[in-house]
Amino acid sequence: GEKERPSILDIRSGVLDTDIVDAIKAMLTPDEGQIKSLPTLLLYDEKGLQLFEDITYLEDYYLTNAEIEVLQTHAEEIVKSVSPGSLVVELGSGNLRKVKIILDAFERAEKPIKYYALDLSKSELERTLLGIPDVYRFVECFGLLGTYDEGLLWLQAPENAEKRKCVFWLGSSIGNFPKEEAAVFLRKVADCLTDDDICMIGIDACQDEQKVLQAYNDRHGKTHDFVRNGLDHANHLLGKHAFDQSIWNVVGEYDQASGRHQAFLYPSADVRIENVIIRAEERIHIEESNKYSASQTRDLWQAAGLKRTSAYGNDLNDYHLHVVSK
Ligand code: AVJ
Repeated sequence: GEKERPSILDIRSGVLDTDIVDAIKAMLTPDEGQIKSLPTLLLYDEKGLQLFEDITYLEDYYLTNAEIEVLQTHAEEIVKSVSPGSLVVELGSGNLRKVKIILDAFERAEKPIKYYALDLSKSELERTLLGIPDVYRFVECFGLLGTYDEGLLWLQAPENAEKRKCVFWLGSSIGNFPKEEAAVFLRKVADCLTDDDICMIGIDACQDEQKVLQAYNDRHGKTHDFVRNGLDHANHLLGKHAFDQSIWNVVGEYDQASGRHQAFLYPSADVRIENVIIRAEERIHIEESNKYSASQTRDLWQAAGLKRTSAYGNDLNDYHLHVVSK
């Protein structure tokens, strides 16, 4: 029969569109010596989430397949480390394709859990949650509409704080934070956990420059479309046609030493946006995707005040799911 409408909790506390507009203006007028940038969040409107989903099916975008391999190979062990009755919260759930491997494993293990998918688009949450089997007997699924920070606040609410928790953060999304900020954010995640709770984090460890460049500058141009969509989103928020797509271009750059890919937008002619002059060819930063070597990963746990209990890798050993706790 008809599927039940997925239940989605709106936990937004008011990150207003005007806040993002202020951020756009501030980031286009940086302090001396810093380059102009745009908020990475601009990439994740509804259209952006869909474009990103397309990217995850590209051969060039190796991260998703690597993570799926890890989850499939180790699903049984992964769910063993989660206590029955846990709240399983996924930060940035996207299309649920990957976490479904884990949910199926909970079901096979007959381990009851409540799964909460946290993401930014209500309609995408509805759509993706409808794709979860309704025959689960042990796994209950819910949506959480909000940002990462709002998700962490929700975890700290008294009724959730007392429950066993497992936080999933997949897709190497941690890579989108500058390395120092990643540790700061993880500290905030750790603050939501008790000693018995765990966090599972997918991290790309690829050190192959060509492979990384190909993933973020794919031959189909999908990733560049995804980045350019940030401008449509900005136009929508600014309420005008500030960025004219026909003169904007994307360039990706990888720095092997730091393990960081960065995506920039640049105009092919001088433009004025919100009273800011942007010169032809001037690069505007919009996204970074950090890769972590083994030692950088150890530094991360150290800086975040976390301990790694185990890690599961793919065959190539360049992508890992880390299990960490306090
Ligand atoms: C959001 C971390 C999953 O940085 O690899 C994909 C976003 N950007 N292609 C990444 C992204 C360009 C992606 N994650």
